[in-house]
Amino acid sequence: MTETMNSAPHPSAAPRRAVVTGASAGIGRATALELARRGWHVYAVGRRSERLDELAAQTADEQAPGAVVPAPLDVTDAAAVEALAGRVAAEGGVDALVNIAGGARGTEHVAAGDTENWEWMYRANVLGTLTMCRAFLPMLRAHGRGSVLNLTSTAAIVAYEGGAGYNAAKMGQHGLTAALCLEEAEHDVRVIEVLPGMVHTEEFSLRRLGGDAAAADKVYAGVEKPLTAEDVAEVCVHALELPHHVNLDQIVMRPLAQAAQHKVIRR
Ligand code: 8X3
Repeated sequence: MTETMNSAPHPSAAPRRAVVTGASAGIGRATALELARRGWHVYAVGRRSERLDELAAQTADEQAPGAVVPAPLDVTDAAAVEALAGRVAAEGGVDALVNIAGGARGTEHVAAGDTENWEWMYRANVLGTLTMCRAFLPMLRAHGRGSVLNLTSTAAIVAYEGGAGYNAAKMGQHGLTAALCLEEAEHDVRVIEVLPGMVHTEEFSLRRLGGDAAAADKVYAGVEKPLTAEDVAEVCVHALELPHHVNLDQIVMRPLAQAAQHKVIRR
């Protein structure tokens, strides 16, 4: 731990501070925005800097009580992540690390599994989370009341045909999160896992289906109200704002219309 962190005032005496990954779009963006609206100082991590700038501008325009600071980088780039951690530590540390970055590529069955897609998903979901946790855990431990929130998926607990690569990646991230929870309890770092089911965001299915907009629309066809990025953001922020001794350690959330992975009500 750096001198700066040890000598800094307790971070929770000042505005609360978070690092949120995946903040260029979807659930990550909505979570960063909601935190800023509730007064948090947010380092918004994503690969697309213009989108992060736009998010920071929106937060400023809204005169949100908190702020968004763009931190453009790829969460699997260990050197860039370490550099950000050094900067954040020097600026006072953080109360929470919120790992939202990730996603799906492809829907092939195992028999036709695309190694490139599988590698991408493992890197983005599992290794990205590892890289961020490794860099930020020292300051979260020093904080004394830090939190890590990992966004996994219901795909981390239920497999489905065509989901294997994504199931494997999300189950991997889920396993990492469970071990982290055990390892960090004695360091007073709270570990929260949020596992959403069907969430209609602008990019999740589009990217998974290689940019095929018609196929992406079909995923949500007839579903009256899939979850939105804002629904998930609200749950993440709620879990983070609960008193530190209260740990919603695994939050499974689905739209009402998705009773189970295989049972979706379409009207
Ligand atoms: C996304 C949920 O149902 O597509 O994380 O696997 S699902």
